[in-house]
Formats: sequence, structure tokens, C-alpha cells
Amino acid sequence: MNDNIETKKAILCSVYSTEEAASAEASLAELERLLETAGGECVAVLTQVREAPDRRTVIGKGKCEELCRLCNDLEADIVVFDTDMSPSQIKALEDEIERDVQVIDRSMLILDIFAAHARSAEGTLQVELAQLKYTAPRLVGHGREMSRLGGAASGSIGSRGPGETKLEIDRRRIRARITSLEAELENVARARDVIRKSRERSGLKRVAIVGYTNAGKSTLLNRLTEAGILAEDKLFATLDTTTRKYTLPAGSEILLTDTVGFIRNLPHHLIKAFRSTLEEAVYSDLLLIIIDASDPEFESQLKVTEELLADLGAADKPKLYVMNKCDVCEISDVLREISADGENTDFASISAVTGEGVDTLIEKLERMLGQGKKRVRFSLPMSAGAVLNEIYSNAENVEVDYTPEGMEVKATVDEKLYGKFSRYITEEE
Ligand SMILES: Nc1nc2c(ncn2[C@@H]2O[C@H](COP(=O)(O)OP(=O)(O)OP(=O)(O)O)[C@@H](O)[C@H]2O)c(=O)[nH]1
Ligand SMILES: [Mg+2]
Repeated sequence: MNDNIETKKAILCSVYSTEEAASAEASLAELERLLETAGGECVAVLTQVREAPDRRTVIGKGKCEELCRLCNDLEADIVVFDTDMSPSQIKALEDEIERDVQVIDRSMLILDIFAAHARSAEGTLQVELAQLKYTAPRLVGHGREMSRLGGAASGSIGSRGPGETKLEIDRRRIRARITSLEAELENVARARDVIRKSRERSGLKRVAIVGYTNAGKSTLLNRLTEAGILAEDKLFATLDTTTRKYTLPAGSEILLTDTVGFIRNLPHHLIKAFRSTLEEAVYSDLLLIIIDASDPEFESQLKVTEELLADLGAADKPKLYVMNKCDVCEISDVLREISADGENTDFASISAVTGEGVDTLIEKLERMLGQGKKRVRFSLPMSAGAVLNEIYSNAENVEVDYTPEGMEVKATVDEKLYGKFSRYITEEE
């Protein structure tokens, strides 16, 4: 879907206060990755330290002139600001710059990527809704009309609009479309609810794979379940949730769900639009928090992840922190400290690509879900020879004592056997 995006030359702009300097730098580096993911090329970066962004043009007058010059000299097609902008700020800047460039903000760029990557009906509806609410007001009514809302397949950065909406769209139509999209999404949400309830009834434990974008969530689910999800070195490769059954070593089945990645400054309207998808984490019994240990920014990325989980109401779930990509980096001690924080947390380091550490991860997962093997004592009557036979063939380390009353059997059993003969269990370790 991304194939026919022409490469646009982009200038990235960031305005920040002195205190924000460190995080602004990381955010700007990420903006560049977002741009690449969207198919653009960064030809220059312009930064300005200001205590507050200029109300009219975000950057100050001098910087505006510099930007204008850069646009001309470098023949830029697009300017991307690393902050949210109002429609009038976008218009003012486009007016200031002589060259015919397009000015967009971080949210619009993210939405653009979402538009290119959305695949499911729900994802497409959610993106279209968010674009109509956010991008459209920033495009309409300032000369260029809605020609930029061109449909996902046809466009280049900033122009991929909701598919069915064409040139002639006006505000009234946008409002009507928003209303109908909201109704459609409600239906989809209801259908999702039905599926969720049926999953609940199945009694299977649910584990959500969550984390920062590009951490390796899909790669891990693919490794475990051959789910065949697209995993690539791009931000927001996954926009839809995928759930697969997985059988733990002790025999019990669980449901594993791959989710949309998180990112810093995830636009609020996007969180709202994607809430039902993001909420998958809320309905799980345990969170596998995947961290890209090879990324120098992993600590701040983890912070963003934890904050978003808290926003979604999933902060109190049991958490298993997974330091991924251990094939290409050293695992820092920072994570061990974090995971030592809570009662219901643990830590594993893996490589989703090579498979290193994955067995240990699964053992921990099994233990945290309380579905591991258990050492128990059965008190069996003499007549229960068939039960003893079954224990012999399915359990480990079986020890039998014959007593006048019957048989005392110690064995390490999986959940299935445990459930099947629980009426004979008199002791558990
Ligand atoms: N070296 C190395 N690369 C990995 C590992 N796990 C994932 N990757 C790479 O990291 C990139 C992102 O992986 P994905 O599985 O798409 O990440 P994700 O978390 O699903 O990302 P989004 O869906 O975009 O949020 C891909 O290029 C993977 O090949 C790993 O253990 N080691
Ligand atoms: Mg993914």
C-alpha cells in the first residue's frame, strides 16, 4: 500500500524550551523515523529554543525567514513540525513561505502513516474518523481545498486522506461523514464486544503483548504462533490487533494478542479514535511489555508505555517485562530494578528473532498465570487403579506409598491432570 508514495523532501522543525531540550531531541529523532516510514526524506532540521511557541507562526520571525530560505534552497516539498498546530498556524506559515510547500504537524504525519497501514475494517474507520476530525479542518478553508484528501492509495505524505471522500467535500459533508463513521464504529465495537465476551466464556487466560512501536511485539507473536503478522523496521507496522491461541508447556491454552504500538506524544484524538483497539490490554489477565533493549531511548519509551497503560486503565495488571533484541545488545540492569518494583511483575530477556530466552519467558509467563506444573499429593482408594495408571503416564516424578487405606501418591502434574483428579488431592506444594 505504501509502494507508490513518492519521496518528498522534508524540513523538520522543532520548537522547545530549555527544560524540554533533552526530550525534544529524542522526539525529533523519532519524527525523522516517522517521516521515513511515511516515505519522506529529511533534507534539513530547524530548531528553535523559545519559552513558548509563537501564537501565529510557532517559530519566531527570524526563524520563519530562515525556513523560507531553506525551503527555496533545498527545494523542499513539505515542512513537518514536531508539535501540534492549529489550522491558523498552518495557514500562516504556508503564507509566510514563498515556495509552494505543505506544512503539517506530528499528528498529521502519524495519521498519514496510520492511513497507509490500516487494514481491518475497524482500523480504516478509526483512521478516517481521526483524519476528518484532525486533518480535515487543517486542510479546508485555506486555499488548497480538500484536494489533499485523496484516498489512501493515491497520495504522498500529507495527502492520504479518507478514501471515499473526494475533492468536493465541504464542512457539512465532513460532519455528516463523521456522524455515519461514528455509528459504523459503534457497530464494530459491539461486534468486538461479542467476540470478547465469547473469549471470556472460553475461560482461557488472555495475555496482551504491548509496548512501544518497533519493539518487536509482532515478531514475538509470529515466533510463538506463526501468526504471519507483518513485522518490519517501521513505526506502526501493526494497527490491528491479532489474537492467537497458544499452548503452554504444561498443556493449558491461552490467548495471545498483538496490539498497536505506543509512541510519545500520541495525539489525544488518536488515542480516542483507537481506544477500542488499544483497550485490548485492559481485558487481559497479564501484560507482556516488550521493550527494545537496543534502543538508547528505551527508558523513556517504557515510561510512555506505562503512562498510556495507566490512561487506559490497565496499570494494575500483572506485568512481565520483556527486554527484546538481546542478540544485538547488552541488557542493562535498569530493567531488573523496574521489575523488582512490584509483587506482580517479572523480567525476561529474549531475542524474538533468534529465539534466545523465549523458553524462559514462557516458563515465567506460565508461572505468573498460575498455570504451571504443581507438586501435589493424591490420596487414592485401592479401587482407583485406573487413576494411578493415568497419573503414571501423564505426570512426572511419581512416588507411591501403599497404606492400609489405599495409595498415597506424590506427583508433579499439569493443569489438566490437576483439574481432572482434584477431588483426590489432599496436599499441594
Ligand atoms: N535484532 C533484532 N531485531 C528484532 C528483534 N525483534 C524484532 N526485531 C526487529 O525489529 C523491527 C520491529 O519489529 P516488529 O515485530 O514489527 O515490532 P512491533 O513491536 O510489532 O512494531 P509496531 O507494530 O510497529 O508497533 C523488525 O525489523 C524486526 O525484525 C530481535 O529480537 N532482535
Ligand atoms: Mg507490530
